[in-house]
Amino acid sequence: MNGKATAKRVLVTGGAGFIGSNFVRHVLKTHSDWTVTVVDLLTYAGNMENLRDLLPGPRIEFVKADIVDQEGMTALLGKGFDYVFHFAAETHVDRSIQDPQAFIRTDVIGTYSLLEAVRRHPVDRFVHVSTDEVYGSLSEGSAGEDAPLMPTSPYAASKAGADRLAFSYHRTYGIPIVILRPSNNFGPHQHPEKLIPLFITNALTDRPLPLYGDGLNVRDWLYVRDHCEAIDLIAREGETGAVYNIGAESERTNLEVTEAILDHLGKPRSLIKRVKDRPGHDRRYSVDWARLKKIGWTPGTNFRQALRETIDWYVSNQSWWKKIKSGEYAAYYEKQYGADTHHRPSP
Ligand code: NAD
Ligand code: TDX
Repeated sequence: MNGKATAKRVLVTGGAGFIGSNFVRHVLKTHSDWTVTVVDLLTYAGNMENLRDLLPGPRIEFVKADIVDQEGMTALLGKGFDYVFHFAAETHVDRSIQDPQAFIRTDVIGTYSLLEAVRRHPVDRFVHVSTDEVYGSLSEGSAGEDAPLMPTSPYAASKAGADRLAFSYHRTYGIPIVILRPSNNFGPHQHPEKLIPLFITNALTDRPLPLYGDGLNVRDWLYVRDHCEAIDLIAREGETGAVYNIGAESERTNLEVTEAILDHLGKPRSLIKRVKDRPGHDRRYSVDWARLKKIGWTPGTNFRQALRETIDWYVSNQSWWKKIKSGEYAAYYEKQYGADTHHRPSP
């Protein structure tokens, strides 16, 4: 920060989800003159508990709305924002295999509706959060930002569509976009449908850990707090119209991650249960993030330390995930906000 007036009005879509809520916390802590509006539909993945320590607050407001609702988004953007951080999406690959439609609706049409709203009410920056999955599976090497997009799951294909749509709005209408393609995140507040929190919470309750296939698929594990610093930096220093890969140089097989969780918790390897593979399961993701390094970011936390912090968070916040796993939050939100917007987590 350079001492000049830096106050920003910031809109965060999907701010009640995992990365979004960590990012809102990061912004309020790091930028004392920024104000944040969170817009979130509170689907099964959104959780007001993720913002409980921040709301109500003088620099944050929460709006429950659907990003697909173009009129609603246009009215919201009409309030005037400097930056938009677009996290809202359907995010779980297994769910996209069960029901692709929700992914096309939210990830593609939701992004379209926000981009249209921004055309009417310009902002200084539209930070579009894409994913490393758009490159598809790589047997060797790492994908640079210009590598071909070869998404393989309905989730990744929807994200690739949204990613290129955002880019087209930059080229065609001059919307000041930056596109981020981060690798697999982990950390506090991640929904226990995803590998690391699912395995931590199952191990804590002595339930089996369902490892897909041979367990040798590789992901590059990025700690969410390091990711939030990268997003913040790219928003302020990134080149308009550019894509930024975000990786962690922390590639591990799922089996290695599983064993690290069990060892940390002092639980037996016999909890590992080999199960049928995910259809079309991508073997390995890997991104080259030299472009981001050049503007001054490297991850601050190593995998072991970050995994320890994450496990400690799940140990200390058992009511958070037990309510999700039992469907209690879904019932609460249905009562508060109506039944139509909520799915119950699958058992
Ligand atoms: P998440 O599933 O935890 O949260 C998504 C949030 O979006 C939820 O709060 C949900 O209620 C909200 N949402 C869903 N549909 C909506 C709609 N129609 N209108 C308004 N809000 C809606 O997701 P996450 O893991 O925090 O991921 C955030 C973003 O980062 C996504 O765009 C995802 O594709 C991307 N990403 C995630 C990872 C990862 O490992 N988690 C890695 C790379 C990229
Ligand atoms: O029960 C499981 N068993 C298992 O072996 C689950 C849920 C996952 N896995 C495997 C599949 C993957 O190889 O673990 C790996 C990680 O799985 P997920 O946590 O479902 O993540 P992934 O499919 O890699 O996608 C994630 O990273 C990229 C996020 O969910 C996406 O939103 C993000 O874009």
